[in-house]
Amino acid sequence: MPGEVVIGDRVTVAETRGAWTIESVEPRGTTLVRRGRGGRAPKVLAANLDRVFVVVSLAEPPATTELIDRLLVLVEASGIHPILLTNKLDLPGAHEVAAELSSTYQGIGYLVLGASARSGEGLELLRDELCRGTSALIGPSGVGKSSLLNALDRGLALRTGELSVKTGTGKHTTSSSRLIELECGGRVADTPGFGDVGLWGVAAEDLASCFPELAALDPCRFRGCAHLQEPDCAVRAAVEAGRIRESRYRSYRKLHGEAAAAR
Ligand SMILES: Nc1nc2c(ncn2[C@@H]2O[C@H](COP(=O)(O)OP(=O)(O)O)[C@@H](O)[C@H]2O)c(=O)[nH]1
Ligand SMILES: [Mg+2]
Ligand SMILES: [Zn+2]
Repeated sequence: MPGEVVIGDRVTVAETRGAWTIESVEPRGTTLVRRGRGGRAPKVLAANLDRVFVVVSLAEPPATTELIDRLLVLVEASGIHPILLTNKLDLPGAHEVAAELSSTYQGIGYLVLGASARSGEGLELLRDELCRGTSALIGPSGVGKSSLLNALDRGLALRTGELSVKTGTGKHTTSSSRLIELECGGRVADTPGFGDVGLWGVAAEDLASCFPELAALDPCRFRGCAHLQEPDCAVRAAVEAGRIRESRYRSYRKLHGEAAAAR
């Protein structure tokens, strides 16, 4: 018998008198994994994803670079290079924030898309990425993930504007995963638990490999350098020389501190 089957798995099924059973699960390509904190086992959330979008809002309120870095790191920890999707371009000040974020994140190799589910701006570029293969959107609730999908595919009618409530008997509570089929041909993994990023632990020693511009300086002066206060650290030198953004290094230090404390 196969183990747990997750969204995106490719399986072989067999039918016996009208009942379908899963006989085997093909070896997985990519997996998006949420690591367990405090001794909990890691959990595979989805498999065989072609693209993962980190979705944040440009306004009301704009995403902090700390939140963005946290989300990017979680995806990088699964060995997937995410796309940064910034939404709500229609709101005042959003273009300025978008320009700033593009400069930071394109500079370190991320594709950065700006869009507005409301005005339709940027949706064509998003369509190019979402309408091929299987994608997942991760990000906090309220940034417009469902609205963006609705804007791309008028037939979907996903619910929007809902507060995420952990308990309660809300009739809309999504508890199971599914693949949303877009009319343009792409598939989007809709999996509860992509949003509550606080639960996704990454080990302190794996953290630098999840920051591409830090990983590029590896090995540092000596193996196992944590890039905190070690002498002659190439990462700290790059921060001082302005080749690594201070906001990124600040996020690294913060996440490193959390990871070390959670051990
Ligand atoms: N101004 C503006 N509001 C948006 C946009 N996209 C979504 N919203 C609003 O943001 C709220 C949350 O949207 P929703 O799609 O439910 O976010 P999700 O939780 O990430 O799926 C809703 O009130 C939407 O109407 C946008 O591009 N511009
Ligand atoms: Mg939603
Ligand atoms: Zn170092």
